[in-house]
Amino acid sequence: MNFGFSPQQVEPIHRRWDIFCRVIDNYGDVGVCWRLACELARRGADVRLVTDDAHALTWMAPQGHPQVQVLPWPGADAAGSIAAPAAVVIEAFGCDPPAACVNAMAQRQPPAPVWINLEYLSAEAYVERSHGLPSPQPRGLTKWFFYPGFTPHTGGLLRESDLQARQAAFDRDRWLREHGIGLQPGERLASLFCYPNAALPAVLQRLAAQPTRLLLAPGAAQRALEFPTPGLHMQAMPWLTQQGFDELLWACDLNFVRGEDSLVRALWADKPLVWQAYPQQDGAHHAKVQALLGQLQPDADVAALWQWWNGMTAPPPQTPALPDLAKWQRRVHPWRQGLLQQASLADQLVAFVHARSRPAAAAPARI
Ligand code: TRH
Repeated sequence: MNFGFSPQQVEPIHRRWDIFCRVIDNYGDVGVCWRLACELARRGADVRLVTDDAHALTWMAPQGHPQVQVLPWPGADAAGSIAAPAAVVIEAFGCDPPAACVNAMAQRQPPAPVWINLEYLSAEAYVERSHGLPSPQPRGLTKWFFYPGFTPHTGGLLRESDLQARQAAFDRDRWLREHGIGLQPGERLASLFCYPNAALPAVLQRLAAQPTRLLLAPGAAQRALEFPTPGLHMQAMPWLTQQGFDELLWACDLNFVRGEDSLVRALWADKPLVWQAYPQQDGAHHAKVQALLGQLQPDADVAALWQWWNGMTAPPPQTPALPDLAKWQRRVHPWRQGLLQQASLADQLVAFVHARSRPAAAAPARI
């Protein structure tokens, strides 16, 4: 079967890319940067991923990648091992590359690197407004804002060009055997990757309304083990590689995920999903959840569950079970199919860089 996407190759003058990533918390920052680095390498780039915390890569990507070099964050006074900047510099999530690196970028002649600030994924309206805008910097440099997103006027979503082929070749029975998961007849399989969540015990009750085996990702999800729930068979999972985590999502009938990267992976998995946004003190994550619901347009019972799971509302009154999974799946599927038609984030990024390198590239432009 032809799944129809051939990655856009980088131009020879853009062979070298630097990605700067400071890890604030958790795993999404370096997880996104690693996926992006590999996708750029797939398009012919040599990538240096410069990060202040690479430890999660030991379980996410123990295999590494021959065209991706992981480097430590340089000291304050010198660019260190990254003295010569690449043709393209990605600053992930406004992390501020060290001043010495920015100075080296300003001195790189000709031309100065294309400098891009890759922002967090959101379905909020400001994303379309801000995507692709330039921000003039000292010393003649320009920083361009690149926003991932779910609509044509955004930078799109990270998606490997072989994703659908991998999914088509996935053998669920074999995966279950390899992970020691012996499903009983009629038992459904769900996964849980979440932040600490007061709604957890009540959601476990609802999951248990039908025989369910729940796979618990490391971290807060494994607190579920403190709430034994009849009808619910819980199994703690180790950290999986990113590809292994994808497979877990494909194997399940329902996925609870958290953070931006797992959201995208659960979307590609084409299964019913519940998303928990990274909780922020000021409640800013509520707008993110609401905007995403606006894109997905789920049935009211699914929307109510998402809102409750994100602390936006009280539990829906006396609903003993979860929404119907088959109906839920019929909402997710067309959304995913539509998103598959859009150019992937890496392809859009490569095209964006090409366009920014041409002489007439000074004006803000949509791609
Ligand atoms: O780890 P996260 O909670 O990261 C979050 C978000 O990125 C958020 O935006 C950010 O502000 C906050 O951290 C500080 O969730 P996320 O984004 O899903 O990242 C998890 C990564 O871990 C993702 O790349 C998938 C990967 N993963 C595995 O590779 N194996 C696993 O077993 C699991 C559970 C996850």
